[in-house]
Amino acid sequence: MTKILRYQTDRLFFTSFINVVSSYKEKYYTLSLLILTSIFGLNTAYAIEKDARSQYVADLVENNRNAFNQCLLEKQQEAIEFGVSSTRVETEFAKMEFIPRVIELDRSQPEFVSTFSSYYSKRVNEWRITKGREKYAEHKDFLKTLTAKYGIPGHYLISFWGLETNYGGYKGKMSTLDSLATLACDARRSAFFSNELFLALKLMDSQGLTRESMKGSWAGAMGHTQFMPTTYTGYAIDGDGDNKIDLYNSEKDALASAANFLWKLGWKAGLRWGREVLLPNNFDYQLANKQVMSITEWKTLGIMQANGTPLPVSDIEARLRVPAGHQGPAFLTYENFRIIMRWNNSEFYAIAVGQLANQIAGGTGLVSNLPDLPNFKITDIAKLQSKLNTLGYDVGGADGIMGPATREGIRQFQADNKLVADGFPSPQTIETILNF
Ligand SMILES: [Ca+2]
Repeated sequence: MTKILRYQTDRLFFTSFINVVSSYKEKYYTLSLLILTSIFGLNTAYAIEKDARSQYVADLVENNRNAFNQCLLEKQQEAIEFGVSSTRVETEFAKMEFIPRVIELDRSQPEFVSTFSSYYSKRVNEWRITKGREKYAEHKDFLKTLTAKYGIPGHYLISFWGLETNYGGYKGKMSTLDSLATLACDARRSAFFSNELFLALKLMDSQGLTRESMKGSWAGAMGHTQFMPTTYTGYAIDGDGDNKIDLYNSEKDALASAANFLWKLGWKAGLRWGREVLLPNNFDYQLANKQVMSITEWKTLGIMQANGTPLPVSDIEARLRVPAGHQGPAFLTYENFRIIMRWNNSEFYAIAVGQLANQIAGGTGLVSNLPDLPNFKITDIAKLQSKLNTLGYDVGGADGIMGPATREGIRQFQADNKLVADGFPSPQTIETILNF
């Protein structure tokens, strides 16, 4: 979780599978998976594990449901101590309902993890670009005042809005209060969600929000920009001048709040997010992801702008990213990229924000093709990890998560075997390693 306390509902990469577990009981399942793997092999172990997991979630839902009323009594007391008004506590806690689906979604484990190609093409599409340009034109004057005050260009604000909720077209349908109460009464992250619940209740008092209007994601993200109650409380501001902050119904409030939030996160005015670039032949991909150098230094390595013109001479620090491996696009990213990742801690998300913003402002799309590679199957990544460990590349546990250690292991294997060392598990790479 990022320190801005925005709970990510978009768990598509890196964060799937086992790192969402924390309780002792769930750690037991991770351990049992390792033991089962050693006895039955990976595929059978995963099948056994999957059944055990479904039963575990079903049991958990029942236990939480049975304990819900008692838990609400305790949360009610805590809410009073937190400073929520007693009238609010009395009226709202009487209406709280347990939502089984919230627990199921919280514990869901995808079988596949998106590649950059599928993530990107679903998000930065013609519809979002066209609609974004319309919204940009519609709010043009207002956006100018926000840029003057906070330093964030309007096309970025529109881009965040488009990626979060399709410009307000889909803000989520789950009751925020019931979702948060369900999660507050679940052991996994009870303290975090209790705090969010109490802040949501306080927002009802301070901003006149109602239970009926407070609908959003299953994890409690609210309104046009999907702010959690903590972010809403700490960063949301009134944009349309009615002295209330309404991220559900006021587009201006939402845009102003996004600008204020990014400014407070440290957005550098006048600096872009990064840019697509072209790499020379035989480029050393071991520099990707890790190395931070000035644009001038990258330029001396032969990197060009995506349109084939030279990079500017500049001491701006940049990092090179190749999210789809050497067959896909390459990007140099600057300091504001890190700020975007503090809104949502995902490299794919940050690239999508930047590229969509470019195109909303009239720029062109990606120059490089997106390689048509299948999504990663978690079991395949786990097999790959086992094999790399056997071959002496220490990538840690075979947990199916494509983390930095796994990337580094793949990169080392590729370098040792005269392959392009991009650390990317393309189908060919997976096959080569498994058959090695
Ligand atoms: Ca307002």
